[in-house]
Amino acid sequence: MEHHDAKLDEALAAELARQQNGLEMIPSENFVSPAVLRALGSVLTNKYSEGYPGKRYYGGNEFIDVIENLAISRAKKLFGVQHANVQPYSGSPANQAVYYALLKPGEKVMGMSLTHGGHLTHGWKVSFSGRYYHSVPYGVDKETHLIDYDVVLELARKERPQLIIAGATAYPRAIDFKAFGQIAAEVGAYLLTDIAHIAGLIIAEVHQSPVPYADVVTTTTHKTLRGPRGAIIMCPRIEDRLKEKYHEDSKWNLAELIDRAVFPGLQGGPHNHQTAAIATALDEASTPAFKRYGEQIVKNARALADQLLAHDFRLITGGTDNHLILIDLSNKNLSGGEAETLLDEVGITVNKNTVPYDTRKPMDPSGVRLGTPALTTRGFTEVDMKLVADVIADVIHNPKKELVKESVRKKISELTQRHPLYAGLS
Ligand code: DSN
Repeated sequence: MEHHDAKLDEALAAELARQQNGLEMIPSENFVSPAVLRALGSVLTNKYSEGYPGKRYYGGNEFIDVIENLAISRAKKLFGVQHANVQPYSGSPANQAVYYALLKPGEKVMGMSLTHGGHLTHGWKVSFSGRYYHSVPYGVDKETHLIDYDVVLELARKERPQLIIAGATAYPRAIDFKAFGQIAAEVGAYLLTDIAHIAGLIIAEVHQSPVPYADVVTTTTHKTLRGPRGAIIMCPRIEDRLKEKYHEDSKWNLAELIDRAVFPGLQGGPHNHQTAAIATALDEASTPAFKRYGEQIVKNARALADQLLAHDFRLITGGTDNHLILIDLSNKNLSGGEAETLLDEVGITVNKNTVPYDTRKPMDPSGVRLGTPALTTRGFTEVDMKLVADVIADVIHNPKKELVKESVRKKISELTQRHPLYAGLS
């Protein structure tokens, strides 16, 4: 069964070297542990297991059941919820399953606009969520760039959505899930909280948990949670708060509606190697070391923000409460795309991003988004983040100077050697 694939090996080795030798600063990315990598590369990928533990459509699932039950019980304990489904292939399918479970096509959803920091699946027009549902998005305040909860409440009162979505991909401040819970309760809407970006921060108790307020919580497992690509859908409470309004005639409770939406509604066989890796990551996330990790992510983001401000960068909302920073480059004579390319040239990976009320086009926006989860996994601390901000400033302020780029590459090499990654892999 040995197979050699030189071209693929070469690309794989090059990607490993890119991760080892560069500064990974995309806020939704991270580095998983060798234990998570081992689970992902295991024989579990060979097995079909449509259904759920104890109720499968294929034989030979006795060990898969053990693994999926481990992942489920660890998710329930870690987040303090009554129900968890660990089968969604990733974040977008997870959110799709929640819509499928709770709504009929054409019903009204209210999530944060993509251009203000929301996600495609929160009602954006080119995704299923904006095409098959009636989307009435909220945004952030024009001056402060913060969510104005009074404005969200007003919109909810006017539009009466069936589903409100709280969560973001480019919002550098804490989200008040309690306020969203009150808004959803007042208008009789379901509240879905998408904590993909901040799940690890919630576990580390450096961000408010949505569990007391939400009907459904979704998260990807590969961002601050530091697991494999994948997602979990959780129900804080199994009983449906809005059953009389929306599902009176249904024999299923909320948890069953979610499970049935994932399978057989939208997916086929679960990716068992991914489920095992999620179980491993959840075990890792239940340790005191992970709590320290989450705390350090936030400390690092603040240190990075402070030093970027010292270099006269404009930060959306003036700073950060979480793991990410959104820079508005309009005072630097560079677009977000140009900055992304320039930083790539020296080995700093960020992504171009719209800023709220952007005057440029989404494919070439005014901002870049950067974060600290991956560098914090490597052991970077506040002192290192100050140096990282300095090299970012060097590059952005000297876009055409090759000598500056050369000196930055040397500094990055020193930083990455001080904090090695996957030392045992080649
Ligand atoms: N693609 C993710 C991000 O980068 O934020 C959201 O799903």
